[in-house]
Amino acid sequence: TLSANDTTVWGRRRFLNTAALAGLTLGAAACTDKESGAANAPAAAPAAAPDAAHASGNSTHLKPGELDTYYGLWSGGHTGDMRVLGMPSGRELLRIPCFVPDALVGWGHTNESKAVMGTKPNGALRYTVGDTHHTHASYKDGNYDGRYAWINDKINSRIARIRLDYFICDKITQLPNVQGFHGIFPDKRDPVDPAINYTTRVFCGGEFGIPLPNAGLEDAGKYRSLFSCVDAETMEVRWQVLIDGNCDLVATSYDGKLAASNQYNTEMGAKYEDMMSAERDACIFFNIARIEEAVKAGKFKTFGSSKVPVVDGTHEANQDPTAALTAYVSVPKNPHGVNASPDQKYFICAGKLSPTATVIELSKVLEWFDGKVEKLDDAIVAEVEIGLGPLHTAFDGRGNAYTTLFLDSQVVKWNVDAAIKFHAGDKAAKYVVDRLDVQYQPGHINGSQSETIAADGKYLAVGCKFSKDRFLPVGPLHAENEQIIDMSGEKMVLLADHPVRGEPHDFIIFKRDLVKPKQVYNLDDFPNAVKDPKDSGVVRNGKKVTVKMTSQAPAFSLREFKVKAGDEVTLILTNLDKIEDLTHGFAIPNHDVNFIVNPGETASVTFTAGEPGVYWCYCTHFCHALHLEMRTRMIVEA
Ligand code: CUK
Ligand code: CUA
Ligand code: CA
Repeated sequence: TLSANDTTVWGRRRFLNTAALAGLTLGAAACTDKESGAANAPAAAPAAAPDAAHASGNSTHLKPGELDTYYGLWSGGHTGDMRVLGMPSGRELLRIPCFVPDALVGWGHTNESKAVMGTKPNGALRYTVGDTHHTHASYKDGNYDGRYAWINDKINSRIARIRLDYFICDKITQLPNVQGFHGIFPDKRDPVDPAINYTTRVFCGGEFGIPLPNAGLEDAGKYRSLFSCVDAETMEVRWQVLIDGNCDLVATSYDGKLAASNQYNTEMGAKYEDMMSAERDACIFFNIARIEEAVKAGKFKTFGSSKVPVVDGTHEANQDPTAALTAYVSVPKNPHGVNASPDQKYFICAGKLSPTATVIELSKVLEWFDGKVEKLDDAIVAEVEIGLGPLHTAFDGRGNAYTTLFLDSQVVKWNVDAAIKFHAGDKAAKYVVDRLDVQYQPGHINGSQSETIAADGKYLAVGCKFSKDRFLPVGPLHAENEQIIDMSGEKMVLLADHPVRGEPHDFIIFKRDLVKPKQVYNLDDFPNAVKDPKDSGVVRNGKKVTVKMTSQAPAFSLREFKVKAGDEVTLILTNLDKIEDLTHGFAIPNHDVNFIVNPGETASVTFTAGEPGVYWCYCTHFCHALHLEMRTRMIVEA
């Protein structure tokens, strides 16, 4: 049932909620003949008041000058960026632009960032909108290694890589043959070579089926989805798998052998009522080593202009377990999140339209691939009721799972071993440990180090999709509510609310010493660097003009430079200041130019010189007592 909190909300929100619940009842009804979770449904605990001084001592409050102990990497949603938060404070430290232009750093304006984002033949950006959902980082030995993070853009099926030394996006790849690229997860080691104990692949789930090739085919019955593998280093698409149904979220096993994606549309329906017509959907498992053998053996085809090999992972082509590339484990109605437990044993599928969590034992899936298990669904070791609208699951490293219940507006803490016992027939096994009301309608959840073997069970963050009454009203668009919870005790304790700009979805939280950020660039990192102020100047080649300049507080190396109206001007600026935090900006009035150069960094912009006149180019980033005086003139001659 809905929590009491939901009865007081405004009409439209209540309507949304009721509509969602109406959709859910089908799924809930379908499950009533399964194990009754009644014994496992303690009444909701009263919402805990924020209490910085409760028993465990875990607190989100930091004194001025104190540093956070964790980094959080948050998906930025519509703004197409990755946000860096300090945890447990929840303070936002940085936004790393990826898919959408950003006025602070000049992302999408500098030539360097345009090259990463991708341009049309006329030089304009290919896309200026994004929709990021999932963010994950590279692994070594089952923990984060601080090399890379990745984030997806669902709209244009792009994956961006972030370098975690400089916290910048350095590559973006668009997946072929795919629409609605949603789930994403790096592998944790190689399935075959034990020396490769770190991430070399990133898996990407295609959510929306499309005709293949996508060339005007109307027949919705022929729409297909693909599962893609991207090389972590080159960022090229290595291979894809043609599947039945679709992919939602993605998980990978710690041994590198398996990746999986939940499927809510095994019906391959084009309308929502079709997508929820089956009682059970699936979690599709991919046998990585076999898929790569098949690619090597040339057992693939390609679609359209793409050269990416596509192997056949459909039911029909994978009847023999000992040769199968894929395995479809059944899970109830339209599951959403799939998460790997830190003990490396299980994938947990959240039921969404079913009030259940399904626990799949990975060793049994591997045994099925070896022909040692007759029924694949025997890999399901628990399927238990946990509450309404389960979406995503986090872990504490002590055997407990924490699943968001979208419709109940709760987080439910449940014990995985007890759930397995209950499922096996021990009806006295009490698997629900605690429930906590959250505000409101939670989506993603994650704990500190939760998706590693070093899950430490200290802090839990929950991305609530509706904030309703939790913040001052600011017109029709409400902030989302990211809540921070102390998960160190038996009972969860709500510590803090944080407003965030929509629609942030997924995030990870990890110990601060796992990354080694650099604050100053090496001049040699940039092939076009202007390393000496004496190299500054204007070089003309017909209508093309190159302006080379350096910045050193409080001056640019050129006090003025001359170009002609209509010239194609490329301005290269190197920041020769090498002191941490000494960033300069460069803006040109009426030319749509503004970008920054961090210490040691070089950036360039190309623009057309406008009407004749004087244009004061100025530093936009406060750098010095003479920051306002830090200017140069672009003189445009007729
Ligand atoms: S999806 Cu957002 S609440 Cu795109 Cu990860 Cu589940
Ligand atoms: Cu340079 Cu402000
Ligand atoms: Ca379905």
